[in-house]
Amino acid sequence: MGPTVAIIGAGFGGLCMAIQLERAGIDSYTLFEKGGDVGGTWRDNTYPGAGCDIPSHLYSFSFERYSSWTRRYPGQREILDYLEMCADKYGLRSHIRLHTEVVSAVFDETLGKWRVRTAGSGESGKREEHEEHGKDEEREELFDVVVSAVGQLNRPHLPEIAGMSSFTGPSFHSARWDHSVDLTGRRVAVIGTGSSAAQLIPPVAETAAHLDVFQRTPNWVIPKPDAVFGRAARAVFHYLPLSQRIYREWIYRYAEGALYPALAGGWSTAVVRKRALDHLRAQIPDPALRAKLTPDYPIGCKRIVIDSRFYPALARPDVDVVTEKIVRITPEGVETTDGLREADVIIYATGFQSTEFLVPIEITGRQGRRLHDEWKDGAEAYLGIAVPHFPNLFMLYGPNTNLGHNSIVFMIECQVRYIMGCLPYLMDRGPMEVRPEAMDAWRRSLDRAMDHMVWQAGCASWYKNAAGRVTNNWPGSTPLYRRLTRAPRPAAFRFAR
Ligand code: N01
Repeated sequence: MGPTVAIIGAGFGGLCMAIQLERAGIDSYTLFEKGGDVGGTWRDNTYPGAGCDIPSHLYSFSFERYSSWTRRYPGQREILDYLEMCADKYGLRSHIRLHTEVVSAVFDETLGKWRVRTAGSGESGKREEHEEHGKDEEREELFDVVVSAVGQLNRPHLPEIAGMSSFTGPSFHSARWDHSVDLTGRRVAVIGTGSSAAQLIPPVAETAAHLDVFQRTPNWVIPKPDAVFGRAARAVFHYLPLSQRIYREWIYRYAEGALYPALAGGWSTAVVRKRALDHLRAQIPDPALRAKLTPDYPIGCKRIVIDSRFYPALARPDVDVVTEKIVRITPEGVETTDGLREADVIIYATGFQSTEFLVPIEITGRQGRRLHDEWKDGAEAYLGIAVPHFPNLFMLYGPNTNLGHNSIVFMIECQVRYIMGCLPYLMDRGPMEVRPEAMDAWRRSLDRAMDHMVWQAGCASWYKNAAGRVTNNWPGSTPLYRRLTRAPRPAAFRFAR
């Protein structure tokens, strides 16, 4: 008999975990999903232009190659189709409970199990049962293992700007796009200029009568060399699977060999910086606008925007880049230090509450320790996966496992393999928790590696918490992370038996 496993979240991470459990013949797992379907961030972010700036053949599971990608950089719908296909193909849906939020998880020391409390309809993830909405109810169930797969960018961040609620027109966050609002012929304000804004601004500019883009800090932008995979290319990928492997490996090595050093103060920093400045010069002929869009901090400190349509949209005559500070939102629009800019619709492309890992789930480990208290100075976890005093709790895409240069799916696969490696130990020797000494050593090595990274330089970003600690990113290379997570080291853990 395998362990009972509660997986929280049915995005890339949760689905990967469930697939590997299935492949290992363990079907005693439940996947809790607060939304109405699988897909995580790719279900939530439906703004026009939403897509991935990591190539599709790398932004997918290594064990589930897909020859149907129609572009080099996939759109949101295509990624969602892929994830839905995975859920169907591996028979995960009967294990998924949709519209079901994990409210709390408390480790019961007597039983050596987690008491997982959920709220929601408990609706099955099977498509044919979607029509039937169950009643909202609270439940408590026991599990041997809890795997959190809630992601880092799942809770929208809305800024605190005076007067926001006074605005009389529609307003919404990029990750909660209101498709009932027609932007045709309207004056639109977009606040924020990160990756989400860069993707949604071009289609919005095409539809709206006028667009004001409120930029607080310019981003470094490099081109996105998108391409269509026609029938011939897809046939090659399909009939010659080796071609897909080679292509994927090539993208991976390029990201690792050329982009990673740019973030670590290595040889390619000047090359990537020049590429960004050339891109800016080529796409923005107006020197005044170019000056506004030129960052004054090192490249890579904030997430680099990878996009070829963003600058041309900003250069349109019906688009203004506003850099004056926003003072308040009024019923009519956005007021800056320069005056009022009227708007019919306001779009907040203002990012996510990225450093508040696992909020709002209440997790209580041994001796009544609350995870959010342990993390009051910033979230941290051994390998980004395990936390002392929280036996049999594992995290996917946890603290310090985000990347600025390569595919997160790679990191998730490393973490899932590691957790799968833990299962025989915890079945044999009882609940396992990482030793505080192992966590301390991990923290020290992380701090040392972080010293070389550009994220520490003088910029604010979603990688850092309010105290300026980088809680989100992995400072090493991805081959190093793969090596470190190859298999659990029993000496790093304390076992109940
Ligand atoms: O969010 P962000 P995002 N007043 O935090 C501004 C991933 N992603 O949703 O820089 C005015 O990057 C803020 O300004 P500043 C990707 O990893 C991936 O765009 O803080 N402005 C900034 O411009 C990405 O990095 C894809 O000064 C305010 C913006 O809002 C991550 O998601 C696609 C403000 C927020 O930018 C997040 O991107 C899209 C205020 N009070 C996203 N508060 C892929 O292709 C915030 N801002 C894989």
